[in-house]
Amino acid sequence: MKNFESRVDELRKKFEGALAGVNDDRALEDLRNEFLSRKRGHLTLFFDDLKALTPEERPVAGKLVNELKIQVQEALTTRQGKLATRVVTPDKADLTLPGEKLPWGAPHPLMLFQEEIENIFLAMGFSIAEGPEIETDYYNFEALNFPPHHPARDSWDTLYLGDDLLLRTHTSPMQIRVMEKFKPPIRIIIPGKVYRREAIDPTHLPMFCQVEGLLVDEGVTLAHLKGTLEHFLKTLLGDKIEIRFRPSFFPFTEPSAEVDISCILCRGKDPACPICGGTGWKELLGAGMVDPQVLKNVNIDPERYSGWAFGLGIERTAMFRYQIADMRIFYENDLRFTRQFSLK
Ligand code: 2NL
Repeated sequence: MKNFESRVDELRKKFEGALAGVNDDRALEDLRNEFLSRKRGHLTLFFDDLKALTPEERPVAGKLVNELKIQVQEALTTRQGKLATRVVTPDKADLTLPGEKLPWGAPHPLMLFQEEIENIFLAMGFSIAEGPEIETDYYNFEALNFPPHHPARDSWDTLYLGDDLLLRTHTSPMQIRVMEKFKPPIRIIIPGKVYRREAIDPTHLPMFCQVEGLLVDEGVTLAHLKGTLEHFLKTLLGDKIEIRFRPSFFPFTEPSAEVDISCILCRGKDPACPICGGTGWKELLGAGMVDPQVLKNVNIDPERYSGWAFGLGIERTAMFRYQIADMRIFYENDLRFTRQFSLK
């Protein structure tokens, strides 16, 4: 027992001597490990040695080791605090050097634009939902009235992940999920990334961002669609623009329309206009009345309810608004480009 006491004292002296020589965080950490490491720390080994003592000696010796352990822990903590508040003297550091500049992060221009779109629809009482980018064949195609192997699927070709899973080609699958879950009235917009089999060029990307809108209620007509889109596009792009609907086809809407907007650059006066090519119009989105079959697929009675939907590409619309000729610039992450949007 005497022997044990003197060993504890020796260890205390050893620790105090070592602590006096500690001048930086690394030396402090080494010392902490040397004494307190769970496997080989001096104090850990001492606790093991207690087993060799008699039952009477053990509690007394245990108390000694424990006291030393607490002393070591407290001394290490105090030392750590002192090291952290150490003042660097001018002869050790050049205090005239400028500080390190940390660049500010900022939202991506497409996200800012998406938020603008969202805010316009929120103000009209729409909600926002997001959904999975990996979808099943049913939600991406079948529920939307594309039968298996139907040629209409060709324009929405994508990457398949096995037989049934695919990268969604539009955010419509999420609209189906919303209609399955909620009863009309439904007013929702769904932004998100979508994927298609495309060769990359200035106006096509295999992944782009889309916003789709959906409204289902009793007595909903094409006039509501037109009024809503007109308000939306004028708020987003300016009061001066005009809008026209051209008949079109989508498997999931009937009737369907492509929505064009008057060219803000040349107003139809420049035959070589880079935006409209002299036609005076630019196609911006697709829309239509939800096909009754799609409503049936989600157990909404098409005799009682009707609805409209639209889809627009966020990059495409942002290109029009900011007169950007090449879509790829959104994804190059060149700060000279992206900074122009968030410094406002
Ligand atoms: C386009 C065209 C469109 C829709 C999307 C939709 C969704 C449901 C039912 C009916 Cl669940 N329609 N969405 C409707 C018309 C056009 O997008 O070219 N977008 C880039």
